[in-house]
Amino acid sequence: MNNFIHINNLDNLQLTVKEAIDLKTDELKFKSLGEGKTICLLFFNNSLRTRLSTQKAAQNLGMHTIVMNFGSEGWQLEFEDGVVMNENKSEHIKEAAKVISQYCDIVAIRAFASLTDKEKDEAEIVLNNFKKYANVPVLNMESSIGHPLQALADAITIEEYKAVKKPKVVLSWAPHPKALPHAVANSFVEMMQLQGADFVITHPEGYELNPEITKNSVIEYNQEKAFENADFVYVKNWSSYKKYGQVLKTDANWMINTDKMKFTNNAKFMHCLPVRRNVVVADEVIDSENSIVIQQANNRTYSAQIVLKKILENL
Ligand code: SN0
Repeated sequence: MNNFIHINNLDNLQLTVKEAIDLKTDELKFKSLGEGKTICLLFFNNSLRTRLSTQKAAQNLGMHTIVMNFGSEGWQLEFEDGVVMNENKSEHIKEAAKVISQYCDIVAIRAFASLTDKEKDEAEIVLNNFKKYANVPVLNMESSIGHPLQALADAITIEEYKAVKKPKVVLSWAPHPKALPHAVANSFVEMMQLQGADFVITHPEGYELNPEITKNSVIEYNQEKAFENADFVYVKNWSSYKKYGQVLKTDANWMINTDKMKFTNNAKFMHCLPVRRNVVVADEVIDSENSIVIQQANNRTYSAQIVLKKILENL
């Protein structure tokens, strides 16, 4: 593998999940693979799990890591061609990407959606320009429209906790005071489609994700009905896609509580974190035995590690 931009960059998701689970039994098994190699992690937005787990993953493979909070510490980058740079942008991506490439063997980027300009967000300007101008492989640590490292960690977690071959998995929208990106939900949907699983998406009307991503996945507007017989409930807020970036509803009825979980088949509760307690999910659910959010976050290391391993093997 060269770049990891999208979950489809893996040639076999199921096999990758198995390889990641194997890694967990001996996480230092490939510690000489990344010897003398460096990864640059560039953050245009906040991070906890992605930053620490990717660093841990790189370390388990013997790599060195350089981290930069680009959003607050870097020069403001210009991404457009032929611009007279006499305003607030100090450096062009053409130089920045080429310079950074000289300091590392892999460059990893986090750049959230603006949620104000759909067209620009969908063009994945930051990620795609790094891909275009960098001379090293590019790793997506959550871009405008996808978070494939999270989706891979989710696939690993479902594989570990499923009790039947084809569990029922529900992706449920939940309320949130802020406008949040679609990236996590998008990649989760794309990952579930690759699994051929029993999969249902539930959200209030008006919160449909990009239909080019949801394709023929089942959408059920009645949350309780969607939860019937669910083995996994994956919860995430996102802002409206149609009315791009808007918060249309903060209805507490969509929050996940014990009463809702009663409709399920004693389902496991999943969330990518960070999560707003008692807005998205009630304490009683996230603190229950059915909550696997901590184990899910642990799998971020092995998701990143298996991806980095594949990129290193191809350098
Ligand atoms: C991000 C998102 O894409 O929804 C990152 C998730 C991995 N989440 C947030 O920005 C939550 C921020 C908040 O204030 O709750």
